[in-house]
Amino acid sequence: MTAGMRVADAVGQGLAKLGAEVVFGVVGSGNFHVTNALIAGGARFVAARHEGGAAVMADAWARTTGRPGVVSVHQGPGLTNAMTGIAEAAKSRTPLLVLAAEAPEIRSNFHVDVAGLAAAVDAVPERLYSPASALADVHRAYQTALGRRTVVLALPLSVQAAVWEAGPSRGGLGGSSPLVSTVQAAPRTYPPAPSPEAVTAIAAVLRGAVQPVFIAGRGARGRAGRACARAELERLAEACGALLATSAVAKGLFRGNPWDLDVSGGFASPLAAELITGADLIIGWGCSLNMWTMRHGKLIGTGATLIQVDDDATALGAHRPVHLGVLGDVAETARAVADAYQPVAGAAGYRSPELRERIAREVRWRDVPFTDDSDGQRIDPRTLSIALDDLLPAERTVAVDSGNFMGYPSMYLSVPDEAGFCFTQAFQSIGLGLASAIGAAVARPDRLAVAALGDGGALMGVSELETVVRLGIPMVVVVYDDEAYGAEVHHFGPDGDPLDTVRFPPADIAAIGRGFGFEGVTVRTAADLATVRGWLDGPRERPLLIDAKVTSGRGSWWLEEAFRGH
Ligand SMILES: Cc1ncc(C[n+]2csc(CCOP(=O)(O)OP(=O)(O)O)c2C)c(N)n1
Ligand SMILES: [Mg+2]
Repeated sequence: MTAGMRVADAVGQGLAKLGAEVVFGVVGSGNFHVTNALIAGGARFVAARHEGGAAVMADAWARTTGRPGVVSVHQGPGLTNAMTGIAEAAKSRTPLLVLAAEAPEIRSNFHVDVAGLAAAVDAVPERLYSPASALADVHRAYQTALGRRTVVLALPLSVQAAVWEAGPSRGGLGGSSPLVSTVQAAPRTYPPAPSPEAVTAIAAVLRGAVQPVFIAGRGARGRAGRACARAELERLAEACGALLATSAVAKGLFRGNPWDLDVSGGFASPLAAELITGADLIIGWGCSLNMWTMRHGKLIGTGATLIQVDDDATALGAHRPVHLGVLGDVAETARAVADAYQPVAGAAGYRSPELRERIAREVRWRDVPFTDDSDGQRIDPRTLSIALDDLLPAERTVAVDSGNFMGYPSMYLSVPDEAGFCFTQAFQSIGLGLASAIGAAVARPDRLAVAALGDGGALMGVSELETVVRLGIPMVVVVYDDEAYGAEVHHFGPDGDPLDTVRFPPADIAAIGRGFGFEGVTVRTAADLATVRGWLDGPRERPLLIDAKVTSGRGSWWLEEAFRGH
């Protein structure tokens, strides 16, 4: 950074120095210079076709890497277009920095209340105040994002255009204002260690438990500077004989462990639900035990004890009363409890050789018998999903959109680990799945990205098909196409309500995909999936779009659960 440069340039380069690696965005005049400065500073820029897509891509990238995502948007409509993605990220506590150009002049046609928009979706409003404070402002915003917040940093056009007020360089940003050094001198924060009393209490309750179940959530996943808590949780579970499960956002975390029940909640298989309901102790590890994960409480057996461990005090007991709430980093707490735990001689907890065999045989959804509804014209979504699970390489990232169909890929497609599942569902918006898959694919180019969408969500987010092609991502997009907003059809249909508003004529989504440069295939039978094998065996030069015409006779069993949450 040199004296006399524009603030926009100093901000972009300063952010790149702070660690912004990949920036997603749509460039207009208001974020042109700052984005180019980020690139000049060494960041990679990924152009989305819609700001909603850009925000979701950055969110998914952040979830997959565990590092803060960055989005760059134009003033006014650039930000309003991005709002759904920002709301999803904020609700998910994704570390995300939104660079939002701002026209502060009230009479500007681009004027919106940037801070108000941010606050409205529980993102943190931040601001570039002046040329002198610019780098301190950027640093503060980035630090806040690192603390698992979604931050909207307003970049007023006038401040961006001003000459950066640099003094003698000191500190990592090359910055100069007194604020910069003040901020940089601030102590780093460390995850809270559990209190010794809490560790003793958990160990004592575990010792008295006969059938304990651990449910790991978002807080057990890895993130910047902190590894995933899998090893610590497995060690403790082994010592006390606990079974293992996750919330949906942590799916895959215990993949391969013989005591893994996979996801707890609406997506739980019958055996998983039976075993969780049979627990006399449930410990949520970085998991809020909310209505989704606990099926509105139905997965909690009568008399079961609930413990929640979280590094955020406000999360404890937020969704349901717990007998013991422990403030502490998940891995640290599990390690400390394992060290303190005194095994009960001869007790195996919830684990027995018979149960281990039963889990191996029955816990996966694909091993649960069902009547195949495929009729030659339309394929049963379960049959489709199982066939895809067999066909697609194990090293995959599955991203799922919202809708009636969403359980099929979530339940029938296995993932290699928790980073292999991208579930941007905190806001329950449709239309985010494709952009989620793109962000995750940019984060993990070594894995095959699989975007699982409904026809409604696919057409809502359709513009990003061009992004997939342009970036050369060898993605598989599978559309569970029932020619309807199936969620509404199945929810209201049984009441005899008119359904014309939620049904659509057939759309040739494979042809739409081809128009964007995909290889497009329409699937009506399992045999039609031969093309998928052909694509997988080939050079995968173009991404693949599968328009699967699915049967829609029955609503999904997790859907009613979801509607109960409204
Ligand atoms: C942005 C947004 N608009 C509307 C809704 C309400 N909604 C929930 S599911 C759904 C239907 C989605 O249709 P599709 O993607 O085809 O999936 P399906 O339910 O048919 O499986 C709609 C419209 C929503 N969740 N988000
Ligand atoms: Mg549909």
